[in-house]
Amino acid sequence: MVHMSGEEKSAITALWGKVNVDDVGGEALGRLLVVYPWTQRFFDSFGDLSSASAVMGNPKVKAHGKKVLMSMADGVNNMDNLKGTFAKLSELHCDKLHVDPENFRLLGNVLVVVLARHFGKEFTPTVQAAFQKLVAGVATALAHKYH
Ligand code: HNI
Repeated sequence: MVHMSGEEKSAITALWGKVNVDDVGGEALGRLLVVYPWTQRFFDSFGDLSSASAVMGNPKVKAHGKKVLMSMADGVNNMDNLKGTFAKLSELHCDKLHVDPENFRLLGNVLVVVLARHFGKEFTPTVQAAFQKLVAGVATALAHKYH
């Protein structure tokens, strides 16, 4: 399990307070679907995913990306209890959605790329290190109930 220091936690909460959930969530999910096209199979009810621009402009991708990012915010607010925070969602993704947990790691890394784009120089190596720990912890927590 990941352990976050006080410095890492404050780096995360400081940056997270400036995240635009409308933009960042949709962009992260959209990029996941473009960069790792096999992840599209979970979203066949989302309509046109036929090109990168179709994916990035798809309103269902945007809406679902926002939902995922709001859920990530629960992780930010509960960094000491990621497993408990994501227990129900882990069951859902395993039992109902059958999402391979490797995809949680891919999404976490794509989110880091998107944050780097949005925040530029402010996304220092130290801030990145803190976020990489967070997304790894969230991915582990989401995979925890798999059997
Ligand atoms: Ni995920 C639904 C959170 C990664 C595929 N997902 C959700 C919901 C939340 C959520 C919240 C809505 C649950 C509900 O309706 O009760 N998902 C998260 C989080 C991560 C994540 C926090 C990672 C950080 N999900 C992924 C990944 C995939 C994925 C990587 C597939 C590649 N999720 C789904 C699918 C649904 C879903 C599919 C159902 C979508 C729908 O509404 O039909």
